[in-house]
Amino acid sequence: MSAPHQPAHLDHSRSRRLLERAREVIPGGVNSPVRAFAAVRGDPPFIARGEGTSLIDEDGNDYVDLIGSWGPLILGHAHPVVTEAIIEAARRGSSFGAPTAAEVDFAEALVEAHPVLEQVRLCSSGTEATMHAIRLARGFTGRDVIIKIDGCYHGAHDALLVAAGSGVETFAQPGSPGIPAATAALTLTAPFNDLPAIEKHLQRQRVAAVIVEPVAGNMGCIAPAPGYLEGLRRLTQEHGTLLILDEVMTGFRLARGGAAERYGVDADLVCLGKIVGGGLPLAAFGGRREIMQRLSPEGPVYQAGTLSGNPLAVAAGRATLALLDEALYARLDAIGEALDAALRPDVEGRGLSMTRVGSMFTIFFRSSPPQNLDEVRECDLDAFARFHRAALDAGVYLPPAQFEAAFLPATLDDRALQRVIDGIRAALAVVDGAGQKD
Ligand code: KE4
Repeated sequence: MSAPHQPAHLDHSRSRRLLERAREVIPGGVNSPVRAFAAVRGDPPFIARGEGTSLIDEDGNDYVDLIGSWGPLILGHAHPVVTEAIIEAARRGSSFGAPTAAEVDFAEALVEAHPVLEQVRLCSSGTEATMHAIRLARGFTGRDVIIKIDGCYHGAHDALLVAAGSGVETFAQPGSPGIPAATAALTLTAPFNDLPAIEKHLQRQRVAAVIVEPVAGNMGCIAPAPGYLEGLRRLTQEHGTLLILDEVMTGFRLARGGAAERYGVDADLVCLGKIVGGGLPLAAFGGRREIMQRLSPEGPVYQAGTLSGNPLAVAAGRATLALLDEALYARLDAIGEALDAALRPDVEGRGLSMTRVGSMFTIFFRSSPPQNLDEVRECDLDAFARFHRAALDAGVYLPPAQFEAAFLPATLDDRALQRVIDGIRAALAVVDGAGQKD
């Protein structure tokens, strides 16, 4: 094997100066913790602009972007059709706080696309979507207890910031200070892919809802075991418990109808976000009409938002969804398969493992693909950090934590895909020998 390719360290001097300024006025210098690159012990590049599948930072370094703003940018950065739609909408005003025809068109498109949706309510973030879905489930069932899955992340609100994944797991802070014990006591947890653990909870108390990422993306990408999602549907129905699919990440990523379509699974409520906003702040929750009718102003369960259904975000979402056709998903899957075929032999040959569902993937620094959070925790996080930095130096912008999934954009051309393959191979060579821990 040739000497490992040692990517040159890139110049990050402008980003470093910006980070020093940022830290004076913003905690950690970032507006969302995972952006701090703490888990990979590096300083984050400050991004100047995005162009298609590239990010260019303040020092002029360019990267192939496999984060895509943590999922939304399935079409890449500054897609001309999406950008034009936003500009057109902005010329008519940025916010009215009143119903608009565009929201009706958009809601109809969401209901038509996702098999769980009969009615939908728009909001501004995935956190809001899951927070409101939980309140609605509690209001509809009259029950207080909920079940979430260890390692699944549903946003930064009290009810679900318990044994969460993503940044909470990355920072090894199960839950968070500031969440009252009384609140956390109403949230039960169970390992992913463990139906007996769910059944035991359901047999012991009346549960309002089980919420799950149908394909986990916040402890790295982990697929549901065969029968897992169907088992959740069966068990929740048997116990009068609602099943909530958190498709903020998987919605319109894995198929137009999300994981529900890809796995043919039914649920009572679904949460959407990221892609549906086309890069602008927009999310949604919805499901069976009889449940959604409990929402204010029709029913007693209150939910609201000044910028819910914002015209600019709706314009970006509509323009994006209009481009998500069969051909795009076929291209997305083909890109995933090409990446898989090129990298899996290298990854497994070095005693590591790789998971992929469509255009979501993770390289795990352990020898076998994890099935749940405890197994992800066995990864060699130090080696992952060195791998991440080497990939960045090679021009591949991967999520800065083992507990995250990478996202392939549908607009990734062959040249950029080859750059990703070469960059990841070079980074793997730098950390050769890792992953032997388990
Ligand atoms: P937001 O509130 O960040 O829009 O969505 C919360 C959320 C809900 N559900 C799922 C399945 C999610 O993945 C997320 C947010 N994902 C993280 C990335 N793992 C967002 C990145 C960040 O926190 O900055």
